[in-house]
Amino acid sequence: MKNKLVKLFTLIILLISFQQALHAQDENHKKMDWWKEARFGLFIHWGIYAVPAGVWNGIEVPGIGEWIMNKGKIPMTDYQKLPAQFNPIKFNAAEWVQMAKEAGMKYIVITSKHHDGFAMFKSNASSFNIVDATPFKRDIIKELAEACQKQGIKFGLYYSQAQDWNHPGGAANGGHWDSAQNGNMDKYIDEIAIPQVKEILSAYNPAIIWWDTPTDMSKERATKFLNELKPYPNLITNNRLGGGFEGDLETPEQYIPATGIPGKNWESCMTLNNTWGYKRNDSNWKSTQVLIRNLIDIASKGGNYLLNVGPTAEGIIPLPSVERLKEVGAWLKVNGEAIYATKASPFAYLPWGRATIKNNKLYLHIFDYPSNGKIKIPLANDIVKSYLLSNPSVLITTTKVGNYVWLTLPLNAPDKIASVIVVETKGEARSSLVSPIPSFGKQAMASSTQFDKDDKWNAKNVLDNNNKTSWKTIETDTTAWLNLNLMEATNIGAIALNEAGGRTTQFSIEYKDGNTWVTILTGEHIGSRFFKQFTPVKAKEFRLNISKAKPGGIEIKDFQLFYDE
Ligand code: FHN
Repeated sequence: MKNKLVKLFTLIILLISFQQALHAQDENHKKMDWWKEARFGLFIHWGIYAVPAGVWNGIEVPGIGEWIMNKGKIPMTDYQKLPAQFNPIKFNAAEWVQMAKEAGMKYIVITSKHHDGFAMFKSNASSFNIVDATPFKRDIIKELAEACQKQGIKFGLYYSQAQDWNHPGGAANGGHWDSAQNGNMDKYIDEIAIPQVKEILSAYNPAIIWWDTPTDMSKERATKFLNELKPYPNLITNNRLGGGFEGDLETPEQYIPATGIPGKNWESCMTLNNTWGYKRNDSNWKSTQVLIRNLIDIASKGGNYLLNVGPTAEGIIPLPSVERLKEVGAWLKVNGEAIYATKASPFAYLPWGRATIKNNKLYLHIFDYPSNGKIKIPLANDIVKSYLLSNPSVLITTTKVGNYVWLTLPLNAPDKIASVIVVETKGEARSSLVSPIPSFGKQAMASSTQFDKDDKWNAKNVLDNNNKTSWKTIETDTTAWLNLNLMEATNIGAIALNEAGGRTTQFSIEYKDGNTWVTILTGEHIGSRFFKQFTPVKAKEFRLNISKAKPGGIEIKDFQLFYDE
């Protein structure tokens, strides 16, 4: 009897914990709802580094603008003269927020304190802040928070929790360069970072806290920050706090993961030129086409796009940024339905563009408009109707042939950057192809593998669709190969590669025909998002053949092969 009671009691406890876990999961899903629907946000890197704007004592400091103090090894006392020159009288919170809204952005994340330690809000924890140390004396975070609230757009705050180059004890990537920076990091966390995080949470009620560069963050240090978040259950945080905490979202920086990050919320943050913080000599602006296609690419893989602007010391968002954002907004005004609240494409890749889905609608975003007006999709569902999103009265004819549906489009592209076709399907769109990525989970063999006691660099890591794991060669290798065995002859039409460290300087992609390796394509640099489509090849074995590389250990994160679609 006693035994039965114990069993019953244990069962009840288990049921309660299970219910609680489900509830927590449910709550977490709910808190992410608005974020997942948003798809597009504005990142703002603004601080006193906008005063030198990349140039110190008349000399251009290499690197990104907000890192000028670190890259230029500027002493604290010199850097601390900048606030006196920071008087952004042209700043207008309402105009910035309106600009973001007109660009089609649904949230804003601004640097409340970057690594230089300067707070863009009134802080009682340090007088190194915009209200106490500048002639401007206005709390721009407060003004932006209010403008966002007024105009109905979500507001988030970036906070550099570990790196702080102007408060003793704050961490610095590459080490301190001024003895005044030395100090105790725990003291810095307790006396500066934690009080400031408390301040921004209570004063501005942000929807997001965006941590960055967890230099020297231990589990214990990170826990102190997590404790401060507890009273804010709806707060969204990213994965950069450190101490092994995952946060709510992954944050690929300056790239779009080849196949998204399935099962995770993720956000690609990217610059509009080469810098986050304003640099007067950086005019390498991305075109509107690149920006719109990045947004589509990211949405088609289930992620968000956090696109950055770096305002000047006068409080102006550079005109080339404003112009481009306006054009993105104009495209979204017509085509936003195919971006907001959509889900990832059911297809591994489409040679002419991308796809998104929402309920029973499949949106096809055509980048390379076919000259004969025909495209095909490996769609399993029956079709209700198909039309142009920009003009639903233009109906598209669809014809099913085997695994594919052929669409006959108007001969001229309705939009030079991306024409969107709606395909209404019976049920949510599904691919007619069996496995979306034929290489996923198959076999990989490599010429060499760097030793690690936990087998961290195993070649199979390139096939797990996780860019946190890699294959790495031994350090002395300047040539290497990586073979993929698909187990059966498969029609392959495209490849994606992601290399870390950029050591490869010459490579080819090959397939095995009998005993001979035949070259499909050659290249010099792989980079983090190499993607190439080629004339389809039917083979069982494919390889990446690196014929020249810098020593130090070649590191490949992903190697994916895609069906001929
Ligand atoms: O060091 C920062 C950099 O300045 C910038 O803020 C970016 C934005 O994601 N984050 C860090 C580098 O990863």
